[in-house]
Amino acid sequence: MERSIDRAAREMLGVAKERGLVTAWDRYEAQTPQCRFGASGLCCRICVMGPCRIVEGKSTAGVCGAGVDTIAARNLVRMIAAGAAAHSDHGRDVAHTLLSASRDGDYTVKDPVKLRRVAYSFGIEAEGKDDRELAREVAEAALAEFGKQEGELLLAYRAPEPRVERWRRLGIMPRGIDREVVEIMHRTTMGVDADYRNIILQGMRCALADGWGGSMIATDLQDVLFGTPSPLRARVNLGVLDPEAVNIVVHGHEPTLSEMIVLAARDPELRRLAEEVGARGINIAGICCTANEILMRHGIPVAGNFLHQELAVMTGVVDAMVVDVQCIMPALSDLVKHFHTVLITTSPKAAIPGAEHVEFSEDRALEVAKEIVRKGIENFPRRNGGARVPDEAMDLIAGFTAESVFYFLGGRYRATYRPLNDAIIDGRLRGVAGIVGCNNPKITQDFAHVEMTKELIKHDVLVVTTGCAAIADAKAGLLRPEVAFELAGKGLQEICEAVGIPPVLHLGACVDNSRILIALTNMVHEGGLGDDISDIPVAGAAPEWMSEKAVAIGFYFVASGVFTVLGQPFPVTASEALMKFLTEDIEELVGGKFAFEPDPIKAAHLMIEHIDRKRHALKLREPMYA
Ligand code: SF4
Ligand code: MSK
Repeated sequence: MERSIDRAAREMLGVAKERGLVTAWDRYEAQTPQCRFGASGLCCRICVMGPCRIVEGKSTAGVCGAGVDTIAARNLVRMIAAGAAAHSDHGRDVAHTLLSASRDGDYTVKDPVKLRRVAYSFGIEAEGKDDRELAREVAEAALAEFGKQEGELLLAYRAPEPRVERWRRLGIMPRGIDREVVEIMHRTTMGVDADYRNIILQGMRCALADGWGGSMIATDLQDVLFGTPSPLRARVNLGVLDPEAVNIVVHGHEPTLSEMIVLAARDPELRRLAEEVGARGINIAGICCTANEILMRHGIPVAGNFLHQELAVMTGVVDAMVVDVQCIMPALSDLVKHFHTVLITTSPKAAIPGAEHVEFSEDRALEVAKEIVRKGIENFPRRNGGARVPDEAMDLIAGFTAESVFYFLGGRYRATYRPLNDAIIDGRLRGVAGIVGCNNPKITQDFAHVEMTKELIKHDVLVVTTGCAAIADAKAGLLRPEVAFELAGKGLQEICEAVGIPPVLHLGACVDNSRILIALTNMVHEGGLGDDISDIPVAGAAPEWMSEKAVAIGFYFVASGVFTVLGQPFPVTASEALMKFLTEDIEELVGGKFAFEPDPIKAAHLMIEHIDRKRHALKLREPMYA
């Protein structure tokens, strides 16, 4: 199997081979064959009467009597709890940052209009209040959502009314975010919930607390603090690293520090220092979702997605790799020993042995950022030759949001989803698909993202994308408007030409999947496409997923009514009942369901068939250019 379709990655994998450096792909190979008990959900480690395994012909249950369905469901919802916890803890941190913006400090409110919109969602009266006062009230209201003991999540009321009613009927309307995570841990401890359907229902409630809670809070408050993105041009891939400049690569997920690093890199004193050490300026680039955050708001170049993190270090020109939380391979600390690169951890939640730790704190955010940039500059003269930067960098347009899609598809001066809905109704557009999620060394890097995207746009499906999927598409050149004329179907081409957008819209980081939920809700409210998210001709996919966060995301999309295709199944395949529940029966309950399909073209066609079924149910005309 090819390791990557990306030329830059292939070049750097050649360097790794020449130098005997080990990458995630090598470590994956060393892990094969992987444990089939773990891969199919047959293993339970929940208590120390175990670990238990269900072995054909030998045991049908663990020591306590838990069978395969119970064991698999418990394992799966614990993945949801972990994924939701990660997104939501991110959201909590942003709420704390907004609170600090209500006092003197380095953070301020950059989008007062959005602040007022979010205040409205929390039921806070904005009239007569200045930004600081309102920021404090909104931050406190947001923080209260995490630990609240009673009542429903306020942002979940943004969903269409029939959806909220359905969640209530099923008993899965999300409550306090922390409560839902804790309840999963309680229910799945030894000797509590043994009914796989009941367990999955709680999994959905927790996932909804992520999508319509923690992640949505993260997105909204980041927009308030750092500005709501608007479309901009940028560059992507390892070629954005500048061999002549100090290169500081930020990696992880949270923009609170990276925003300050962007600011610190503009500091005249630090720029002078960079010149003094012989560098042509300070170049900030990103990996993973920290990259997406500062790309969306500042057009900061992106060095790559998840599987690029080691490859970036191997260029030999990364003077500092600065990490915060999530998706950071501990392997980086061994790898940097072969180079001059300093690996800097910054979160008290994420220490890596061998890394230098510079703890980030909101109270001295800019000061910490400057200290980190200074370390990068001081490290520049320690480069030890052998730099190898692939000559690969692609143009892209990013910066779309539920609000700006709104403006663009509505025409610049008409804030409405009407033209988008009309394009779907008259069949020029077949529907909309969200492609999200990670890289995974089990799959040729970017192959599934890119092939799926091309197949969908060819069939007049507008694609919205986030996370590492968005970076994959960007590297392949799919986020350029001109690509519409090369690869999109005629209907989508006409739309892209009329409004000047690419056929693939970058909506941000993983937490910004909440933007997709809002965009779908706006489509429902605009009218003509049914009363609920499950009525509209849309589908979702995570073709190269690997993270527990992707499990939470998949479940909140399905629980919100979206048909969602994953490139590889959840590790529960041994439970036939659970697999049937997830891929069939669950649709009856929530209007969405999962499919698992590794072939991206087949997966795209599952999505297209679903979109066509929804069009048929709405009695829309045949797609114009089918
Ligand atoms: Fe085994 Fe039951 Fe304990 Fe799991 S909870 S390890 S199945 S005894
Ligand atoms: S960074 S969660 S590898 S998308 Fe959000 Fe990429 Fe997946 Fe991490």
